[in-house]
Amino acid sequence: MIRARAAAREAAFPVGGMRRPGGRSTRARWKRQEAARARACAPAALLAALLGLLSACSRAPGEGPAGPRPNVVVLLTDDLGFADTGPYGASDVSTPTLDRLAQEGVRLTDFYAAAPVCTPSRAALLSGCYPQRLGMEWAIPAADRAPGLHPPEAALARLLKERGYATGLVGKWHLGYRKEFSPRAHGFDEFFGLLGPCHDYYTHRDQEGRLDLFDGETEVQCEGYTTDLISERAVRFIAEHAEQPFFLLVAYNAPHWPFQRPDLAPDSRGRLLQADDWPYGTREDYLAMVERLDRGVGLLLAELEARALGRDTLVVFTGDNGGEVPARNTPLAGGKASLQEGGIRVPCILRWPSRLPAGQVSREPAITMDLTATILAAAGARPPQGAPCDGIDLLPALTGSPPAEERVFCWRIDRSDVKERAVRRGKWKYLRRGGMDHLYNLERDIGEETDFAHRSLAILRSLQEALDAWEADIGRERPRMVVK
Ligand SMILES: [Ca+2]
Repeated sequence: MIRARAAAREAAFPVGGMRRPGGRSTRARWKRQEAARARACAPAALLAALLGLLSACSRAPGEGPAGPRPNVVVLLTDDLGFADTGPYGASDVSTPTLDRLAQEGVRLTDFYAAAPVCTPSRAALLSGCYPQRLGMEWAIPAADRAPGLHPPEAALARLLKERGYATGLVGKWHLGYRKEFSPRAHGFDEFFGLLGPCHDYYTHRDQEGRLDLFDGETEVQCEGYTTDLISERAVRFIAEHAEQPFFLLVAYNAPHWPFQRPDLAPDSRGRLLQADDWPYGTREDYLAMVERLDRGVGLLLAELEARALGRDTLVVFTGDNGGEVPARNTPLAGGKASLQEGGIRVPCILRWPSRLPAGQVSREPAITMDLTATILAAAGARPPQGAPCDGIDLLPALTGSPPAEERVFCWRIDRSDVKERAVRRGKWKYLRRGGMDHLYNLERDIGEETDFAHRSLAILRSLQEALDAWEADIGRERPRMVVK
């Protein structure tokens, strides 16, 4: 049945798709493209390193390398395919802004979301710890108004706020509807966007038919396409807070379904939204959504530059989980809601001209919680003593000092009908899926095709032990609420 479904996907999207369509030749081509992209960036990287050195030499003694409080803008996309932007090899979409962001920053090839779906991945970003510690292990359904993320001790926005930052969330929340779980309860001064998993991009109503668009805690009705509304509001936030350090989380709900492209005529906007059709759409419409997002990011970067803030602003572009049809995660296997690489490996670009080199590609493995730790470190903020922190500051690794110890990342899906566990350490990945053990060498086999589970038993057992130790560790926490 799975094979039949995959065959249908291949037929619908013959050039790529959720599954690796071209086997070894595709993988080899992807590797060649990666190498070419890295070569193309090398002169820019060298120039940036020299400029960085000169800049460091001209600073006053005792001053931090980028000043004490850089602005931080996190661009979080929703269900974006690994291979659906120019920097990650897409050839059927135009993303000039993201291309430029990669040319001016560091692009990570081995960056992971902490979970394969929205809620837990976002919980990890805002807390800096594995979502299992917080009980947010799966996506909160639109129909369930009860659960939500209790503000963790290390709430990212609140810690930055205490450092004097203006804090704003524009876009999707998906961490609970109730007031005690609201963005404001987590330290965001401002919120504009949707509380649930998704909504109609034109009417802003969710699948239950309820309006899901808020300004602060007030339900609002606005004319406009959601991606544009988010971009415009993000630009406004920057303009209004240009005189003080700010942290802005721009959580685009694009390109999550419903796959409604921008600029649809009023009479055709509801065409895709009959009954259970929300999750279905065409590649063409999906790409139009990605391109609109890229345009919005362009407006935002232009605002930073117009206010001379670009150099001292850390901009992070990433995704909350892998894409699902009609997205493409090539050359990764699987997609959203699975622990195959296509479900958890996501794009990630960091740009911070005064601190990070330009045009570099980093193969350093990293995970969502690292962004939390990186942002806090960049801002000079510290989580409270004893607060769990599962991430590390990436800045040393991205400027030439990789971690001394090999990093270990773990994932878990623990639903009544789906059980998956995975761990990555170095080049190896152990995956327990469908009741079977799998072992992959990701360095040689990014598409998870060649299973070493029965050939490298010592490695398999070692990774199983690491996973068991992780589960014992996260099991020590007692979340106040559990969504699985
Ligand atoms: Ca998502």
